[in-house]
Amino acid sequence: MVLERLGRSLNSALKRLFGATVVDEALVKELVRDIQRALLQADVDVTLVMAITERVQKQALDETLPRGVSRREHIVRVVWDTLAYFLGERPVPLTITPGKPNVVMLVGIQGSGKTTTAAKLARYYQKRGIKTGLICADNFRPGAYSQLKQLAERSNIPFWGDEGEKNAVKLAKKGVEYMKKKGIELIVLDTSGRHREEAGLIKEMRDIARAVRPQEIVLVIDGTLGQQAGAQARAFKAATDIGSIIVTKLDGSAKGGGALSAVAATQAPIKFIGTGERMDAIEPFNPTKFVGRLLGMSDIRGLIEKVREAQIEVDEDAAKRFIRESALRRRNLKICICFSTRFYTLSS
Ligand SMILES: Nc1nc2c(ncn2[C@@H]2O[C@H](COP(=O)(O)OP(=O)(O)O)[C@@H](O)[C@H]2O)c(=O)[nH]1
Ligand SMILES: [Mg+2]
Repeated sequence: MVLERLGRSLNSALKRLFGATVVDEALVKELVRDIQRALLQADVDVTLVMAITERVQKQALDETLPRGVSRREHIVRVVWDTLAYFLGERPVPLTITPGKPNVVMLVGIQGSGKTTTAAKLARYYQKRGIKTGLICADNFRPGAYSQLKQLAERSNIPFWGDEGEKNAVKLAKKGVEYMKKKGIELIVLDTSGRHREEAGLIKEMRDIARAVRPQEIVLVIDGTLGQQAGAQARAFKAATDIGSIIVTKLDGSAKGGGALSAVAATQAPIKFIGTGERMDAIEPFNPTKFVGRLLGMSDIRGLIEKVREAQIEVDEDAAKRFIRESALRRRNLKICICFSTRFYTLSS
């Protein structure tokens, strides 16, 4: 599971809130400290951590409670909303118009997981009934052609590549032509690795984009980079028209929290995350669901129910009512006994 450790620490921070007898300012401050610690351990940028915890603290303590909502429930909701807010709030799907050729071009530095992700994406949509195809436009890295070809063949996905072609732009163009003729609806174009300093490769990326006019350019970023992923996302965004981002290698990386939050801060939507080397280790990124998983519940309603179950605070009014009613019951019982004794005396 992605970011298990962060999830475990956030979950135990909330559990402490569930179990506490009194919810006061000291408890909220303690919760905020726990959240800070958990986020920092997951490599989330310090300023972002401060912004997140400030928002939680302020809203948890200051906001007037909506009717019928306890302070405890309110705090859980605030934590949930804040994390979702910083991760992008709404899921953004890849826009694919069925029946038409949709070109999705993957870019990113070498080793970020482009080729693997290209195959995963094609497989993901193939399983959902879309005709997909894979193009290798990487004539830079030796072995790139056979790597993608093998992945494509394993999943019966149409593939196009040409080891003899030295011009990446021509390669991409020919590939797209081939896929269009075959009626492919989602054409995934894998490109060669780029480094943000390599001006030549950046130019090539722009030239390919100009030649094939992709519906979307997707930046693939290595999640193990942690916070550094943010700088990379910004550099690519400045160089070309990045529509969305896929963060890979979130399995087993302690820095995943840093990567996700830093990338989300660049305002480019994260559409998928990569969670392993296998072909099916890809999932659409839904910030709210993701937060739910981190907090240990798939939706906010489930979590609120958990809070209600754990509620051990005694409502003062209810307690007073209970005492009053028991006193009343005791008095009525006495009168009753009294009456029955008199009745007995009279009748005998
Ligand atoms: N654990 C893990 N490894 C991944 C993931 N995505 C890619 N990889 C691995 O990262 C390495 C580089 O991937 P590759 O697709 O060749 O990167 P490219 O140079 O950008 O095309 C390979 O060993 C992949 O198996 C992922 O989500 N999780
Ligand atoms: Mg590659």
